[in-house]
Order: sequence, then C-alpha cells, then structure tokens
Amino acid sequence: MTTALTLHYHPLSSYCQKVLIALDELGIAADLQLLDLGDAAQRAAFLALWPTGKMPLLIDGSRVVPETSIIIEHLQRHHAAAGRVLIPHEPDAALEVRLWDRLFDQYVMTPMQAFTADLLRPEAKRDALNVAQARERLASTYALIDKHMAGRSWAAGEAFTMADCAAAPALFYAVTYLPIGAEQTRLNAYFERLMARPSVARAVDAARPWFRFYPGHGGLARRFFDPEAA
Ligand SMILES: N[C@@H](CCC(=O)N[C@@H](CS)C(=O)NCC(=O)O)C(=O)O
Repeated sequence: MTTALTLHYHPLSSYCQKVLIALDELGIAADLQLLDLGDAAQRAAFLALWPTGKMPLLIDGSRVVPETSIIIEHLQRHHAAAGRVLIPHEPDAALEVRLWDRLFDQYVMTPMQAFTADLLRPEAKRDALNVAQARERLASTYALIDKHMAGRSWAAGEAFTMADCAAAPALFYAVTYLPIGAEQTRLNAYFERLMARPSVARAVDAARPWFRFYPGHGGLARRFFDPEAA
C-alpha cells in the first residue's frame, strides 16, 4: 500500500466511483481530496491542473494522470497490491476488458449523464429530443448487456475487472432514469451481483450522504437512498 497518491474526486460522481472501486479492488490507499467544481476558486485551480475539468484526477508524485481507464491502468501497473488485477495480462483478455469498459463508459455513462445534465438545466432550456435519444441509447445498451451476460458472472468473464468498475456506477445511476426490464433477467442478476460486491457497496455508502443532491434521486431505490427505512 502507498499513500503518495492523491485523487481529486467527489463521492457522488459516477466516474469517481469507478476509480474508488478500482482502488479498493487493487488494495491501494490514496489521499482522497474532495473537489467542489461549483466553487469558483477550486474550479480554477483544478482547470490549471487538468484543462478538461473532468474528475477524477490522480496525482502520482509529479505525474498528473487523467481519464478513469488510464488511471486504473496506471494504478494497476504501478501500485496494485500483490496478486490484484483488474486488467488481465493476457492481451486478448485485456482487449475484451477494455472493450466492455469502453462500452459502459460510452453507451451507459454518457446517456445517463445526458439525463442528469438535462435536469440541471433551467426548465426552459431542457431538450426533450436529447433525452429521448439518451433513453433509446440506454434501452439498446441494456438489451446488448442482457444478451452478453448469458453464461458470464462479470462483464468480461469469470473475474471482476475494470469493465465491472465502469459498469457498477454507470448502471447504478442509469436505472434511476430507465429501470431494467423485468424480462432482462441476466442484466438484473448482473446489477444485483455488482451491488453486492463489497467494493461497490462501499462506494455507494460513501456517496449516500450526497444522494439528496443527485438530480435523479427520485428514481433511486429506497434500499440505496435510505437503507434504514427500506
Ligand atoms: N472520460 C472521463 C469522464 C469523466 C467525467 O465525465 N466526469 C464528470 C463527473 S462524473 C465531471 O467531471 N463532470 C464535471 C463537468 O463536466 O464539469 C473519464 O473517464 O475520466
């Protein structure tokens, strides 16, 4: 374990959760720096560090490491506890993990974020067409994942990988906008398997105090929002 790492993050952010889950799975300790992009001074300082302004951002000594999939590869390569792996060493198996990581980012996270972005806009600026397209994209990706999960425990096979780190927060928030169909039994089972994973459950626990600020919290199941009352 090392403590020379700093992660700029927010516990509510889906992409930050992706990396929190990876840190946990790889057995790595990092100094977690809460980032409030709504604060002008913090935003300016963060933009100076990394101009896309997207979190999370890993600082490893003098290295600035952006983009979640790159952060996770970096963490595995340089800091993972012995025997911990989220991207297999075998090249074809690694490619499958990168494929599903990318599919979850592009086709679940992105449409899910479109719903959130729309809710954050003033009523007059909302874009019904954009939201309808996001819903269609999510629906077609749910169908793809449901089919893909036949005979699999995790997105890329029998081991929990980076692809599952991406899937967990992406699906966690996506279902608040578009619930998984009852007939999508494999996707439903995968969702439950993800939520039961201790690293994922810990990321959800860390986010819970912030859930009331999540624009889609009306769709959040009571067992996540307020487990005591569920
Ligand atoms: N491709 C990026 C996406 C990161 C991302 O979208 N982060 C969101 C939070 S979940 C963010 O920083 N949003 C703030 C903004 O866009 O101002 C990655 O994988 O790191």
